[in-house]
Parts: sequence; C-alpha cells; structure tokens
Amino acid sequence: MPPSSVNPPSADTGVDVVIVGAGFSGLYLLHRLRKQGLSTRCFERGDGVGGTWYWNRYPGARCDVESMQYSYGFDNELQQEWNWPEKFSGHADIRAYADHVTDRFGLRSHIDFETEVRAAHYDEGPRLWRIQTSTGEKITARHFVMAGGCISTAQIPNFEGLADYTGKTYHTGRWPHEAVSFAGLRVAVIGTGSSAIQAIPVIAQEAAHLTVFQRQANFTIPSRNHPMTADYADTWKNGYAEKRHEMRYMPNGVLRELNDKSALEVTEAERLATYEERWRIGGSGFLGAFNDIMTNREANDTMAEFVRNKIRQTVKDPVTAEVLCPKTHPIGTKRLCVDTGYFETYNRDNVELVDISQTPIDRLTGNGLTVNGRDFTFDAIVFATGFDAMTGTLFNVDIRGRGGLELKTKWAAGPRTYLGLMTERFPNLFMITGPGSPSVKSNMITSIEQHVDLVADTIIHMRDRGLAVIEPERAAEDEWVDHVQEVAYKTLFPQANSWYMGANIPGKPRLFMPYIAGVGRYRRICEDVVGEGYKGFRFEAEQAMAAN
Ligand code: N01
Repeated sequence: MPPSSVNPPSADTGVDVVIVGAGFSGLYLLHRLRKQGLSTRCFERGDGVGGTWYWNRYPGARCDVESMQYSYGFDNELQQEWNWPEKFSGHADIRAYADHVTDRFGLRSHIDFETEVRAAHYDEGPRLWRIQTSTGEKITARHFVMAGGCISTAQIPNFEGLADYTGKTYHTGRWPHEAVSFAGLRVAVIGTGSSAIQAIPVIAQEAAHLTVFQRQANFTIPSRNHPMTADYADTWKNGYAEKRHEMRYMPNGVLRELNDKSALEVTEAERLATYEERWRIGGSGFLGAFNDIMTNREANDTMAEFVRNKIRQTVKDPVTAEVLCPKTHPIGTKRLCVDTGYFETYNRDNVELVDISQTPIDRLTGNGLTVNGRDFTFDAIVFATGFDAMTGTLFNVDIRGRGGLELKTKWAAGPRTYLGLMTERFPNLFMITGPGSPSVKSNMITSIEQHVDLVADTIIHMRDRGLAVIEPERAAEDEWVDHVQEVAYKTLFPQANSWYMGANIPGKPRLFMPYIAGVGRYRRICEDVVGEGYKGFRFEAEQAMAAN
C-alpha cells in the first residue's frame, strides 16, 4: 500500500508539496517525493526543463565542471547509460540530459510549464501554505520548496536611455530559443564575467565588428575542453560508487587534485612549474595549485601575477593586454572564469576593448551608446551583466510567513537562514541551495542532491511521525548567519566587489551569501544536525492542530 499523504483531505486543491522550478533541483525533488507517494505540484516558468540551462543558451554557454561530475549520482543505471560527448558539456547537451532524466523518471506530466508562482502565504490556522500562480490558480500545500536556482534572475542595469535604443538587445541569461545570427552586424557586449567570457570568442567569429565594454577585468583559465574518450568515461563509470562518495566530501563537491602545500613554502621555480602544469591542464582546478591561495594575499598575488603574465604573452597589443589584466581583486575572489580562446580574441581585427572602469557608459542612444563623449553605433547589444543572485529569485515570489511577515522584510539587511535551508518564522518553507549553504561555491549538482535528499528525508520523517511543522529556532539561525560570515572573513573573498557579496546590485546589502567552509564539512554538519534529532529545529505535531 502506498504511504498516505501528509496533507489531510480538504476542499482546497491541496497537495503535500509545492515545488518552484524544474531545473536540476526541482526535477530530482519531484522524483524523490513522488517515489514516496507524496502529492506534488511543480511549477516552472519556462516551457521546458533544465533551469539555468534552459535560459542560458548564449553562444559558447558551457559548464565548467566536467560532465562526468556535473550529473546526477542518485541512480546508477542513469549514470551508466548516459554518454557525454565532451569533457565539459555545452548547454544543448546538458538540456538533452535534463530532458532524458525527465522522461526516464516520468516527471514531465507532473510539471506545470509556463506557470510562475506569484505568492505563497503561510496560514497559521491550518498550518498550510496558500499559493497563487500566474494562471490565477490557488492551491494549498503543507510544504513549499523554492528550487528556482541561485543565478536565475537576470539583471540589466538601469542605463539612462535604455528604452531609446532601437537595435536588437539580448541578455545572456534570457537567450532566445530561435537561432540568433550576428553575421555582418556591429555588436556590443557589456560585461566581462563568466557569461561574456564564453560568449565573446564565439560572437567575434561571426559579427562584422564586436566592441566589448569592460568595467573590471577578470581572471580566466583555458578550459582545454575536448571530446570525451571512451577510456575516460569508463574510468568514471567503473568507479562511480566510490568517486561519487568522495566528491560529496570534497571542498567544492568536485573530485580533483588539491595540493596541500603553501605557495610560499616552495621555491619560485617549483611554484611557477606548478602553475604552468595546472595552466596546461586548464579549468577551475587551477585554484587548487596551493592550499593558501584563498587565505593569504601574498600567496594569491603569486598566482594572480602568473595569470597576468599569460595575458601579456597572449594579447599582442600591450595596451589592450594591460587593460585585460585583472588588478581590482585577488584571483578567485570573484568567480574564476573558464574560457576557450578568450584572450586570443582580442588579437582579431574586428574586436575592440573599451575600458569603462573610469568613465562608465553615459547613456544608451537610439542606435548605440556613448562613453566619455564618444558615440558608438551598434546593430545589437548583448547584456552580459549578470544576475540578482541567490536572493533575487526568492524575492520574485511574494513569500510571507508567520504574522504576514514578508521574506523581503525579514532579509532587509541580508539573507538569514539556518543551514541555507530554512528561515525562522517561515515554517515548512525549504530552499534548495539557499543563501548560507555551499551552493554556488560548489558543483551545483552535488549540492542540489544533498539538499534534495535532506528535504525529502525531512518531509518523510515528519509524515512518518505525524509532525505537521518544522521551523528553525531563532538562536540556531543567528549562530549560523554569524558562522557563515566568520568563515568568509577568514578568507580573501570579501576583498572583492562580487555578486557573492551582493555588490553587483545597487542597494543590495553587503553580506557574503554562500557558505565556503566546503561541501564536505557542510554535509557533515547537516548529518550531525539530523543525527542529533534535528538540532536547531523545532517541530509541531499534527495532534496540536486537531486540538486547536
Ligand atoms: O555575470 P557576472 P555572469 N556597466 O555578474 C558587468 C555563473 N556562470 O552572467 O565586474 C558595465 O559575473 C560586470 O562588471 P563588474 C557563474 O557562477 C557559470 O557573467 O561588476 N558593466 C561584469 O563584468 C557566474 O559567476 C558559467 O565591474 C556592468 C558583468 O557585467 C555567474 O553565473 C558560465 C554593469 C557581469 O558579470 C554570473 O556570471 C556563465 C554596468 N552597469 C555563468 N553592471 C560556467 O559554468 C554589470 N556589469 C562556466
């Protein structure tokens, strides 16, 4: 007999769990909960699955965690049967995988596509979430799970004259589904973050002329992507059980070689040879060259200067090379980018770099933009200007907890969570990879699986024990918020004006959002919390409701 639902039958269209998002979080959560006989609704604003990979279809969009690791580990047959064509997959291959998973586990018919959750209000009487969607539907749920991703609210700065521009505009994070051709066009890219650094080399090959507007230069490492070999895939497939386990306790949820030496304890020759070897291998594992890169500025400077010298060797025009050399932040404190031919692109005759660090874009005009009095004309502008990360997507829903408290109000000075999973006064609201969890500082799929398992196990734990409500204790939350900051401030991360700090959004409070003590340490903390009877959480029993 299937286990019974946790939600008592009611006149409302009530379900046990409402899930927002059908990306990698939402899909796996839907699978876990349905397998346990729970009733669900899953709402997705796109018309397909894949989350971030559904939206980020810009030219060159590719994951920088290798696919043998950036993939689900919850089902052995799935990981054995799926074949990745390249070491680092492009967006279309990752979407194909998300589609495969959706159909393989029969999830598609359980997702409401092109539907946004607009509001979720906690009703303290029946202890339910009252949820309203963009189609006007109203439903109730015992549990409400925000699985909408950390980097999914695209941001276009409020440039003066934005509405005057009559050419084509694109944002990397909301790329059209139909093919976009830049052939013969004068194109601008604004921004030089991870998205721009992937898109620029591809757009440059097609456009008549490309102008890149750079505010801060960024560190990027060659990806050295290549077609998957059968031998390499087999080493993973034959050892997946152990490898997945090991990944789950690695600092970033990625199995890679870490060097436990300080950059300052070796000779300069050894240090340079180590950087050279990691540069040859490529990818974001570069940061693991020494154990103090993210904690010691002197050690960090040696790595930063190595990369700057690579830029100087690659870019032929010395003035352009110097503008491309990042000097505003220690390497790794803003997301390290990974590229294919980025710096080489500036050797092309049809590419110009415009430094806007001292003189920002004045305004957009009818046919382009002006910087420092110079007019530029463009047929198309690509905004690679990033996202309102980690909190933007949560705030897009009108979420209200006990006493009608708005999440936005509670988090006015920055996000406050216990374990990045829940927030006090918002009972039965879970966040998958929320602020205060390793999330964006890790292999997202490793962290997603850990959170989904924790949330699904908790909901089942509650059902099996007749528990109606779970909510973090205020003291546990306060302690966790302090701990997340304390860990961050022992590193160099807060020295950068990064989106990790909320620094890219005017008016957003400055608080370091991800938990950076490592995926392994975080997982152990969660295991201890559960092992000690959900330490830091309080429960309410179903009976209490019946007595009310
Ligand atoms: O966004 P970003 P992104 N005027 O915020 C500039 C993940 N990701 O989409 O640095 C002019 O990093 C801004 O300038 P500055 C990854 O986690 C992963 O590139 O603030 N410029 C910056 O250059 C990543 O970190 C992958 O001075 C303005 C750029 O726009 C995250 O997504 C690939 C401006 C924004 O960079 C976001 O990356 C892609 C203004 N008013 C993305 N406002 C992989 O897995 C902003 N900028 C490989």
